Amino acid sequence: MSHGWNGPEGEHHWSKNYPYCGGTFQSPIDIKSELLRFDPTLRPIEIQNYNLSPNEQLTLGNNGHSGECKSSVLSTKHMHISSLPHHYTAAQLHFHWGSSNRAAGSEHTVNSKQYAAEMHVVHFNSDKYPNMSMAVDKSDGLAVLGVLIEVGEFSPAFEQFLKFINGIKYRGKVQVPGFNIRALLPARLDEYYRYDGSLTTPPCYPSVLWTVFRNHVTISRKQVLHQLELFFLSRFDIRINKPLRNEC
Ligand code: SG4
Ligand code: ZN
Repeated sequence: MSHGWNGPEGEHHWSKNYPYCGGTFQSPIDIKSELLRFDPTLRPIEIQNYNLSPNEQLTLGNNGHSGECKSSVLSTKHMHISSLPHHYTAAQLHFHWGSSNRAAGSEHTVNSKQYAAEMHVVHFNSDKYPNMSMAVDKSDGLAVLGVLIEVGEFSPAFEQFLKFINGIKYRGKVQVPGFNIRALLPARLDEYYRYDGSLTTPPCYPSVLWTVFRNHVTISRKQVLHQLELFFLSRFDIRINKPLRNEC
């Protein structure tokens, strides 16, 4: 199976090697409705330039958790979110899927309910930092949009990249033409859970302003099965990487 963080090196052992893991800000969390409170100062999430043109290639890769190069840097003109304390520019998006022996794969849970999968669109604070790697460990460095994914109706939006994943059955990369990333988000961007948290994986920096949309999206059972058949590894990334700067 995959390397590093799973198996004997799994989650419960992260804090040995990564001091931030397991801290007060550790994400993900179980979102408990009785602990929620309404914050009238929060605004709907506003997204800009999420509609990528087909010639903006996305690199779809299966990282199997191994230490690949991190990608970052979209010019600030590009895909970003506003209506937060700063402007945040998208660096990459990735998914957390279940594996064949654990069908549900979402990281956040709502009243202990785990969803089939979860998508994260990772943005860095481009008002203050030039790129992802400068922002990743800063307390105001990142903003991640989280989308809970349930099995239900077929999603044409997800099919835009699912149809390419045969190319990354094991490990490696495939180019996917840009498409409208907005279509991967739920219709309502004004209902969400907000909290201060961390990266969900090592090094677990407490740098993430989390937005988990209240409404989930659906993909069909076949679309999920497609995943499970193809992947024994449970995560892969779409790197939104135009232009890509390797930081190895
Ligand atoms: C996944 O392992 C991604 O592949 C990582 O992306 C990501 O790290 C990590 O999750 C933590 O991000 O939104 N789940 S999360 O908190 O975005 C970063 C890469 O390694 C730093 C590019
Ligand atoms: Zn994630």
